[in-house]
Amino acid sequence: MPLSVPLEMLGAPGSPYSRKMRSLLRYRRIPLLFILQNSPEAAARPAPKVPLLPTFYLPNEEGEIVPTTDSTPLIRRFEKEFEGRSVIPENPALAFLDELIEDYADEWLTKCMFHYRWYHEADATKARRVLPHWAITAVTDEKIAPIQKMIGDRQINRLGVVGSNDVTAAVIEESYERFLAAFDAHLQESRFIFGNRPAASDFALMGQLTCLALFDPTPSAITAERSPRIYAWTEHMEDLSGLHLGEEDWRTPETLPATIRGLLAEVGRYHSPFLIANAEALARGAETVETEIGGQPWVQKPFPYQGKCLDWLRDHYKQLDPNTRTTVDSFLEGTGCEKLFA
Ligand SMILES: N[C@@H](CCC(=O)N[C@@H](CS)C(=O)NCC(=O)O)C(=O)O
Repeated sequence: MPLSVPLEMLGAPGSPYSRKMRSLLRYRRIPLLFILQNSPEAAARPAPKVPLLPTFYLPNEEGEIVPTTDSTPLIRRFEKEFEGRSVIPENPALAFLDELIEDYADEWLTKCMFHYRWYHEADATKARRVLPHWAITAVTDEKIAPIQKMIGDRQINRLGVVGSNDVTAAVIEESYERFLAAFDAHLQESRFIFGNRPAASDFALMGQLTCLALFDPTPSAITAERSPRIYAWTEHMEDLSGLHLGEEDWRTPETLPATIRGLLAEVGRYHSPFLIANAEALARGAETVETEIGGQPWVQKPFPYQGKCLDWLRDHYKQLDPNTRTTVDSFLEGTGCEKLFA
């Protein structure tokens, strides 16, 4: 069933994946109804099986409206349904690198986001106080107070799910600081990751950065200090509806700045060893993932969804034609990412 516009999306301003999708749809000029979580409009819509933000309400083959989640496949579905202003690079090798960087943003940088927000007292206090107001409006201080406490306690309890604990805290923070340096170097050469137009991975990075760079006090101060460029880029990314596209806006493997390797090296240093150790732990049915990341110990519970992310990346790598694979390999070689596909 073809999709009709406006699309309807349930989200919240504090949800990085909601911000990713909202700014992507604005850039693509696909009309959107943004429905605030917990609002009366939200109550009138069917609830998804697994409640995740954002949730899109989309028709199935029979035309029934189905609550649908997971930004990555949704981006690909919208590519098929709506023409123009594509966010997938034309060159298939770059399209694969885009997918890899999108996965790093969605699945690794989100560890940084969740960690900074709930591990440090100043950040947790701000988030605890503001977060419920993102979704609950026209409410007194008295009514919101227990909800603030409940949400804060629940999220702090979930730190372990993303792998934030006393063993991993330093690795997570180091990875964010290194990401800032690598991405800042790239943005000195290129407006977006793959040239003068944004790709899916730009929106994925922007989504996490709406929290890390703009909201949570500890990483926001680090970002403004280390990379005012990334701070500003995150705000630009919010609304690219007016961006004019020219013929040569996508770079090619030959014209992509060398700084892309620095970014891929961050993926290879942190995300790639995690994905591999996580998949091994899941395969063995182990209780914990225990490995070394960035030369330091890493311990957390296995994360089944991220096991699937690795399967998808490996499937897509296998489907690359031989020439494309050679080009992809030439970018991954020596970054640590090549180990994902060895
Ligand atoms: N892979 C999903 C992740 C979505 C996700 O994890 N959303 C978070 C909020 S940003 C969520 O809804 N978590 C459940 C909760 O907070 O109850 C995507 O790309 O959309």
